[in-house]
Amino acid sequence: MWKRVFIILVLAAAVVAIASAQTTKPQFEFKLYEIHETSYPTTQGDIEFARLVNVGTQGRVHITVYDNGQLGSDEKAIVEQTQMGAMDFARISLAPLAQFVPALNVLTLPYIYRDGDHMWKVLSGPIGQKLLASVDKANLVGLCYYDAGARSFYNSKKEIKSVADLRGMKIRVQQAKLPMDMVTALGGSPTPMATGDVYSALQTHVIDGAENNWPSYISFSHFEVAKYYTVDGHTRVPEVLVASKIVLSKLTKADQDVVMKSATASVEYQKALWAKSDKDSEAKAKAAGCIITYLSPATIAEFQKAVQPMYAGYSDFADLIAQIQAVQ
Ligand code: BDP
Repeated sequence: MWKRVFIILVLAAAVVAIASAQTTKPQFEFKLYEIHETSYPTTQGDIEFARLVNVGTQGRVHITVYDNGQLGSDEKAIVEQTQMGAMDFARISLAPLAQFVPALNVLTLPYIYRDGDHMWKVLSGPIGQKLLASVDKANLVGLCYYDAGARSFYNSKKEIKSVADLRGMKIRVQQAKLPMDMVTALGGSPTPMATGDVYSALQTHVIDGAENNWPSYISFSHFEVAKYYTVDGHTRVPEVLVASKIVLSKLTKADQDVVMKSATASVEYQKALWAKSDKDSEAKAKAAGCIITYLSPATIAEFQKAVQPMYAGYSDFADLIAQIQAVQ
């Protein structure tokens, strides 16, 4: 009798062990694209997102973050791969993404936000969330926004102290129409280029300058080959975490919810890391001997005036622009 009970107990334990092994072995192994190196705030946000998904799905979904542009350095091509389901998840800049969903462009108009707080009120409020959901039209699922601060111009030639100083300068921009129009409006000559090609283009003087936030200026080492940085803060281009719709639809509804919630839960974490990296990177640029030009409010107003005519090109979205500007 006791022998039989013992055998039953052993069998029951074995069944439990097999069942729990099944829940820890992932049913899905996914790839997440990221251009930045491991310590960069967006990469850390991706890693936190992947961890939360793994915990929330009890190990059913495992996401590996491929950072440092290991899977390519052209974000526009990555968006296309994600649309087709060849890439599972991607953290990309909103500028290349807006090429596929035009309304998103308004979020990247120069000087549309009063400051970073204004931008976050828009992004986390109904306007931002509706626009994020609208990437569905491009066969993607918008998961969340991450912070990318403000972008400013830098170059290898001279200090830019006014709009006039930009005249004729060859400036690399992201592969999107809006930043090209912006550089043209400021009198420069825009050169769209994939991120991975910018360092050598600066070094070989194929371009005179580029534009980006402090952390990218430092982490892509552009400060080594373009030492003049002007803090004009012309755009705030948020980062976006997207999933392939084809890929995400393979998960149960409950696991899809975990993915959405994990993305939202990783945002505050990324934002805190961003704030620190923004300050630290500015300090690093100073310590490296970069020539940093801070502009007076009157000069910033000149920049704002010069880009104002661009808004007319987005008249289809005039209501949306007015709503964004009205957010307090
Ligand atoms: C950085 C973004 C990155 C873009 C890059 C660019 O984080 O996703 O690839 O700008 O300018 O700020 O291409």
